[in-house]
Amino acid sequence: MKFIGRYKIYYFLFLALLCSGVEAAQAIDFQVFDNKGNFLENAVVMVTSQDGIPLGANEIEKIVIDQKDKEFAPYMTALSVGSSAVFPNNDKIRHQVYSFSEAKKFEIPLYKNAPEQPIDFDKTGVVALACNIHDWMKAYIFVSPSSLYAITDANGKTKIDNLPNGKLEVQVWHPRLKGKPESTTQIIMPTDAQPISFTIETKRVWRPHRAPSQAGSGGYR
Ligand SMILES: [Cu+2]
Repeated sequence: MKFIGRYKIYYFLFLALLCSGVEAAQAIDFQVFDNKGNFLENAVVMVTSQDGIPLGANEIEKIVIDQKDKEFAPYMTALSVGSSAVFPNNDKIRHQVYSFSEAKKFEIPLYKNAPEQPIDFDKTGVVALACNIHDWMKAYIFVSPSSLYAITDANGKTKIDNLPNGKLEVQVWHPRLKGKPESTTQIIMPTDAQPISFTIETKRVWRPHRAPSQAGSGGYR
């Protein structure tokens, strides 16, 4: 009896291992809407804790934010805290990139081509980018506490792969979000129906028009 009992334990251990192996990594689909029910593009969806324990940044990246045709590309970037970015200038004119944001204040003096030094992002939060020469040039970097994030497409949809198993805390941020990312927090379970949807209260944001004939004017969006 003792012999069988021991095998039983091994059998359960084996099963437990098998199950944990299968469930260790999962992909979850998300969809983000504004409070009028429109799809919200360029929203950052990020996982901030698992079973109540904050997830640390585990992937340090070096990303590129281009300047092409007097626009930043991409408009929205997310990276995990500790990562860095370079801002190459692919236009024939000069740009002067800066941020006054709490999460990172910096300025790259007027330049062409690629500035030598990457900018480090060592504090979580939102970094709003702008150009001193071209008022309409705007872009955002969301410095995420973990590397588990994704950005929504034109249908407000995105997917995060390789998520750990368990109860996950998820937040959403968008340039037009009214309030802090904490206000969008949802606790989700692996068994929840997908896509997991978020409805975000948005505010109107002033954006200068690009056309020179309308210089000085702008519009809300
Ligand atoms: Cu510029």
